[in-house]
Amino acid sequence: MTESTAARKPRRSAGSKAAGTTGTEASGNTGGKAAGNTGGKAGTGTKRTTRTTGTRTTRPTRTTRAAAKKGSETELVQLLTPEGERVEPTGKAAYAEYAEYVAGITPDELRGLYRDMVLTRRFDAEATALQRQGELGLWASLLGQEAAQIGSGRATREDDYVFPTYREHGVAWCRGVDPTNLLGMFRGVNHGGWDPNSNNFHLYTIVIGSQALHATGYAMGVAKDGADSGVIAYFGDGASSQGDVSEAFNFAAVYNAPVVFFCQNNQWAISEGNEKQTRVPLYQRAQGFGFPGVRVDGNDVLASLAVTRWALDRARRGEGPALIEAYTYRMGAHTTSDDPSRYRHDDERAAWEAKDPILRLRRHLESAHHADEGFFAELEAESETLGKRVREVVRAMPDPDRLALFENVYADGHALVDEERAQFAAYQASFAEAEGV
Ligand SMILES: Cc1ncc(C[n+]2csc(CCOP(=O)(O)OP(=O)(O)O)c2C)c(N)n1
Ligand SMILES: [Mg+2]
Repeated sequence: MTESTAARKPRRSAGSKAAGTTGTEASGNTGGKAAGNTGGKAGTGTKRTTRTTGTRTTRPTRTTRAAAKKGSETELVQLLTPEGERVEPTGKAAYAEYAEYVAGITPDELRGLYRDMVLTRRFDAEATALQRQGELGLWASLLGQEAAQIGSGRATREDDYVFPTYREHGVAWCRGVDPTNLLGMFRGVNHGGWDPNSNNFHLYTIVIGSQALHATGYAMGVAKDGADSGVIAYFGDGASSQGDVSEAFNFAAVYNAPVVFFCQNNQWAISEGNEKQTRVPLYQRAQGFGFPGVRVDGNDVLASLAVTRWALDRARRGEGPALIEAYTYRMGAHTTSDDPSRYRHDDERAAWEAKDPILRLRRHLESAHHADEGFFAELEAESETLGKRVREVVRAMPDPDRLALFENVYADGHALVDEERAQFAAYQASFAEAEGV
């Protein structure tokens, strides 16, 4: 993995970009397209569980049940089954359009996607362990969401701009951000940890849904510049309930902004399930705003790559925004401060384990004889090396100067902040005095 230090500005270009030529060069492992497969279907709609809040039941009405049922018949774009089989064309024109973007993918590129997912999962496991050892204050695991993130991340071009939430470690990897840089904020030693313009990867955003607006504004600017870069905003199913996200959808639609809204529907917003977020499948929201929405199997890296390439490509051509709902599952806790056993059943997780994104690509690589034991052993060794490096770098991160807390609040300083800094400095000094130092 490489990390570029050069700023990646939006690229001006007269014509549209040819399909399938996207993908960052970080490990140069994706790209290319040819005619080919179409997606299969799956019956995964919004949950319709009846839940009670206080004395008031939130039972869906007949109409909302009908809408949800319609959603449950929704086709999921899937190009690789959980058993690792490539999905053959079924005559669905729209699916063929997505599948085109990965039909020519080479064994080398498939191994690259696998490597990305394995190393990202290993990094994530290491971070979770570091939090348990007291080295990080908090960690938000991406476990289970590797395919959605690596597929979409590898669909982005170097000059595209990415606006993540706080869980997009796999996308950061694809953008060439050194994973150890993701950990400073979670250790509490800095406010971000990387220069967003070095990799066109914005800082992690904790204020739920706000980055959808930032991305839309940025995309409107890209269009005004006459550039053909794409912008992608990541957010979760819970964020879809935020006003910011609806506002972003509308601005993006009416200004025809080149932005892709990538919603990872991991079924949970901390302890709130999908049925508290929406009465229709999330991807259908796009229709009301006037742009296309697609539900993709978020545990299928190929489908995630294909659909994101498709969406970015049409954005580059000036066809405006698209919503991708990556249907996936948060296998772990919301963060290390959360205990999911308090609100969800183990059998739900077990059902999703069978659809594991890494396992399905491994099955495919093995059955198609695209990878041998040597490849998997080498990757295991590379994972170990990455884990060790992450541990060493995190433990060596210096504590910041406590007064640095007051920096960067205002661009040009502020009298009140100066006063607070002085008070805090005096408070700190009082400890030394008390100890007679
Ligand atoms: C505006 C705002 N409201 C509430 C929160 C607290 N909060 C942090 S994460 C979260 C749930 C987000 O769920 P989702 O969008 O599905 O993303 P996920 O964590 O599942 O990836 C909430 C409510 C916040 N950070 N910002
Ligand atoms: Mg969620």
